Amino acid sequence: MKFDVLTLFPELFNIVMRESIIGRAQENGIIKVNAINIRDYSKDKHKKVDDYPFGGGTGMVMTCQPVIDAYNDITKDMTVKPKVIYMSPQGRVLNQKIAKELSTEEHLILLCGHYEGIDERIIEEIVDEEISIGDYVLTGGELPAMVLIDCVSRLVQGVLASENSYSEESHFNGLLEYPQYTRPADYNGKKVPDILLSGHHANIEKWRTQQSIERTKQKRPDMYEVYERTHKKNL
Ligand code: 4GX
Repeated sequence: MKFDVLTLFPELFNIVMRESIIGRAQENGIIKVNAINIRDYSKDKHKKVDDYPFGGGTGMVMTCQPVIDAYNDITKDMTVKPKVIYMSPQGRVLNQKIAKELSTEEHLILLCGHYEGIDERIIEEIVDEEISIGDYVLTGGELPAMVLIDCVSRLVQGVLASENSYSEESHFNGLLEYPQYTRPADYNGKKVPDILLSGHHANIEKWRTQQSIERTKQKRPDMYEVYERTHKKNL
């Protein structure tokens, strides 16, 4: 899966997306994150990419020319145009279901805005969908784009070590994850629950499910309510 990112700060992506699991997925050729500097496409003699808002007001607005030229350049030889997502607090709020939907795309273009936003005509011309990563305001769309790339990429076949890595976890079945422990079995007198040392796999499974349900009820009553509603039907 390929992500083309239109941004004023391409170096952020080159640093962050080289590390860890996404870094390895890029080395293996499963994921490609290509950060494109919008400024490289500015036809202004000072490489300007923003201007004052018509009608007045504070801040600057990203101009049409460099963004749309960058988009036209990266899609010029494509018969099917990839979906373009603008990272914005005005979009659908990202969740695991949306991430799963997006992970079926072969190619996405992510547009990162700065300043007070982008000229509305860019959205009309090239943007297919706006996505938000949550109801708070950031200084730019770069962190949201990285969040989206991270959570979508890990759903792509081959990025995680095994199928189980994500099928059992939080938000997949609508429950939070059970607690995890590793060695030592006794850390300064704090012991790992006996059941996990018992070797009885069926009982361990049962205990973990109980823990997941109990934690969801305590920590995320909103998620628990949905879980209860969808599972009571099956009783
Ligand atoms: N989830 N931001 C976009 C520029 C902007 C300003 C005004 C539209 C209107 C964000 C978020 C987010 C900060 C990215 C402002 N765009 N993006 N940027 N929350 O806060 O995605």
